[in-house]
Amino acid sequence: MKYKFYGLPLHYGADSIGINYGIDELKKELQKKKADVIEKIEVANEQENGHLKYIKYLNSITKSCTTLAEKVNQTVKNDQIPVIIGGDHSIAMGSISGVAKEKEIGVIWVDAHGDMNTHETTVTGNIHGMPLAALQGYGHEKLVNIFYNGAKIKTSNVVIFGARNLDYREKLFIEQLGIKIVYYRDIVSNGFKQEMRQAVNYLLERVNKIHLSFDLDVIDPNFLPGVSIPVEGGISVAEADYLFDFFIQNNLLSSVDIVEYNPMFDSNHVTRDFVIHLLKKFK
Ligand SMILES: [Mn+2]
Repeated sequence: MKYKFYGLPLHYGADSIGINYGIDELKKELQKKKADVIEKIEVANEQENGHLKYIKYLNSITKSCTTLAEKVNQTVKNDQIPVIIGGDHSIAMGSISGVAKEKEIGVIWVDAHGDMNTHETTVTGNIHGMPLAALQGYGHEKLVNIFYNGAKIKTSNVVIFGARNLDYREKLFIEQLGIKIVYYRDIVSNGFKQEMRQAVNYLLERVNKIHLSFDLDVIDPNFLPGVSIPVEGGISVAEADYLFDFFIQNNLLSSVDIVEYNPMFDSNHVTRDFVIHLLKKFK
């Protein structure tokens, strides 16, 4: 098998119920089709410091991501491509750390949000708004030092793609660091394919392989409602489909996350079935 699938039903990073049922929901449906390929990783439930309102569930998230990083790292050493299904987006601190220990990678962060907050800028205290900052070495030291100490990815190797809902201070931080960002409005103005190819070319000038971190909320919730934080607007299902096909067919991937599937907000299983449709592309 070229690909190895992990499921980590972590919901602490979003601090919202529902995401924790996502992996079981996917596995149940895949089992019906005798196609269950997902290895489920149990979420850690650690003792937490309830006073840390600006960085909630820090210990459980750190522990869960470390377990994931160890598994992903072994997968990369076995020359397989890890595909990780969430869980909320904080799982990317585990998946990317596991890959980055072995090779320099680019990251395309496909998301309605920036996930570039730290415990010092966050409004909600939810860690799923912080993983992209932590992976570059910014934020709480426990998050920055998941799996091994320090930054996992270079800022110049990152593209945020499809953003349409950034916090004010988060936006300033992105600009200050000079992260390449393609806003949803750029996609509307210039076309999806052109913006995507430009983002890919930018990364391929710097690295050979790319980690695709795909937050389902980048897609318009009118098409795909089963996400934890729906934001108005967004790319179409067909565009997301094209993006996955492009990365797979051009052999660009080091690794993949698919995150924030929330069956409690789904409508007629459309989001579940789309995730399964995406998973089938990896063979
Ligand atoms: Mn996200």
